[in-house]
Amino acid sequence: MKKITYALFIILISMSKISSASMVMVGVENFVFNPANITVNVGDTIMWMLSAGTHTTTSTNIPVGAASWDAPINTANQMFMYQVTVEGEYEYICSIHESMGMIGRITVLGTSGINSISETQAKILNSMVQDDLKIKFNSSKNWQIGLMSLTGAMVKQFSVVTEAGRIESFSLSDLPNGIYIIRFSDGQASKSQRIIKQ
Ligand SMILES: [Cu+2]
Repeated sequence: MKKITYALFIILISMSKISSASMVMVGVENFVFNPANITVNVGDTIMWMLSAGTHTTTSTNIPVGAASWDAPINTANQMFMYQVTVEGEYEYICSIHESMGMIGRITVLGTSGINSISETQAKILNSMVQDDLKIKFNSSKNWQIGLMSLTGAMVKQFSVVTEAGRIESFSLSDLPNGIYIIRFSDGQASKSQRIIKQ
């Protein structure tokens, strides 16, 4: 299991270098998906990982144009990845334990109409963070900044009013080491990026 965790870490690190899309993990447990409800962006990849038991992840209700899936999650097939390309609401089940309420839901947000925030507007100066995350802002705005774990759970939120050229520091010293996703939003546009707390 340790080897798998390490391999996963390497995959995540390499993904973070080639794209701004996120990977969101869903634990497959006896007899729930954890978390059961997630919200992701078009382009993100969902990874189901076996925690215990013998299960499946099987799509039931998905948007028009999206690819259906049906994959075993068990000792022989410990993970399954699915990249979302269509926005909308997705419902899936464990086909073995649906009657026990083993059901999951995915809300996929589209990127249409959302302007992306360029690096010149908000640039993370240290993506490997020890105590303080430093971000340089190049516009005067009211920013909402959220820090999420890889499961999509919000672990920290900051609100900051910036001036052009200012560098702001955000303390992450109380967080456990690991990979986080930081999401900037100015109310109209947003962008997500990975950081590593170490
Ligand atoms: Cu199951």
